[in-house]
Amino acid sequence: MGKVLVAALVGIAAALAAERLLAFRNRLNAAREIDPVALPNCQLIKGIEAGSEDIDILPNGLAFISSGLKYQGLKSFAPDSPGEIFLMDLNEKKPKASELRISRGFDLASFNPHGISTYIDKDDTVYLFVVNHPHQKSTVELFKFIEDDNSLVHLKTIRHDLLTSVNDVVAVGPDSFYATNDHYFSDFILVLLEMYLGLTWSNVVFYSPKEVKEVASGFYSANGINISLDKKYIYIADIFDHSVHVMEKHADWNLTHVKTLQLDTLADNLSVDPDTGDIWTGCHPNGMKLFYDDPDNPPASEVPFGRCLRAISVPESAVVQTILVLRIQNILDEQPTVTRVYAENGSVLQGTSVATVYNGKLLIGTVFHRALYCEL
Ligand SMILES: *[C@@H]1O[C@H](CO)[C@@H](O)[C@H](O)[C@H]1NC(C)=O
Ligand SMILES: *[C@@H]1O[C@H](CO)[C@@H](O)[C@H](O)[C@H]1NC(C)=O
Ligand SMILES: *[C@@H]1O[C@H](CO)[C@@H](O)[C@H](O)[C@H]1NC(C)=O
Ligand SMILES: CC(=O)N[C@H]1CO[C@H](CO)[C@@H](O)[C@@H]1O
Repeated sequence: MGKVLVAALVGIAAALAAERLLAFRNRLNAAREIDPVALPNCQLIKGIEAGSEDIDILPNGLAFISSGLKYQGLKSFAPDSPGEIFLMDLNEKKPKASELRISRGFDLASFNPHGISTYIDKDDTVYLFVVNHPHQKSTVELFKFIEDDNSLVHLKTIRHDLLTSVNDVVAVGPDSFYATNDHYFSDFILVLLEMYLGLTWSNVVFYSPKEVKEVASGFYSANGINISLDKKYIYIADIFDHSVHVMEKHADWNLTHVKTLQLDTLADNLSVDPDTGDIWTGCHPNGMKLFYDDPDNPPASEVPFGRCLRAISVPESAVVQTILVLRIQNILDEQPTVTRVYAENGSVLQGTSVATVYNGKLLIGTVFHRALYCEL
């Protein structure tokens, strides 16, 4: 009788696992291929080889680029070097990226930058918020940008029990921000389980020195976050739901849901066109490919996420990583316009995470690869 019970349980577990696997593969868009869409005037940005995870452009055309993310399960082209913040002046004819110096006293060796966001104060001081994962933990680092000196002065490290697995931040004051936690768990195996079971335990937190609170929840994996031009709405990309949520911001910083735009791709970081208010996003058309590491070139320090997935069956062809840039116009309308601006099969760029525009120029960033500069 015991054996029957065990057999029944194993059978149920196997059926459940197969169902979960299908759901999981769907969330990762595993079967998706894309048709290329070309842009004529693009060039790779020199000096950026190990990711350009997030990009933030100031109104004057200075772009901050975070580089060198080492993330559980994703590959890194510079596993042993600390992360960097690059600056690029988009007003120049041929913009070049240069590394910003970071003030002494900050632990550079463990710098592992992820999402970034700038805030310009009334006195024109530029603050840069950087999500950091020192030793795979989550902090938000606050810097002051000193333009004359090409440097960042570290002001403080923000840690909080609600900031558990921070992916991106959007600054709403000189020391306050909204942050997305892309997973509930921070332990890698538990994160994998969380994704596999399709739990919607990811959330958005508001942080200020006076108050910290959860303001939205129920996401598969809240990733990119940004704010509308009129500052009334917060946009949140749920990468495994293939959607962008519009939330209304209230005086007490609470958020309420307005609408959800369903996309057929995994949207990551969101940027808002400073001239038109359009939302630009770098997408992973196929998340399975993003997590699937290249067997010929295994990165030294990689946690075996790719291998885990391969163990639960991944198509053998899934080595190349395609990229896709989308532009979303009039998201509040009944029928927003979604345009594919750039799509490529991974021969130029792998794993887009962000696309930002400034004055007819488009910067496309990637999770762990290079960065592309295009004139539209
Ligand atoms: C929001 O959009 C702006 C404008 O495109 C961009 O520079 C910035 O990086 C975005 N912020 C975040 C937090 O992604
Ligand atoms: C805002 O959110 C907090 C915490 O979730 C809650 O206690 C409060 O009632 C909310 N405020 C309003 C006006 O709903
Ligand atoms: C990707 O696209 C480029 C240019 O269109 C082409 O030369 C290359 O063969 C393609 N690679 C794959 C793997 O399809
Ligand atoms: C700032 C930001 O949202 N960064 C995200 C960009 O996309 C990558 C890829 O998933 C995320 O890991 C980053 O958190």
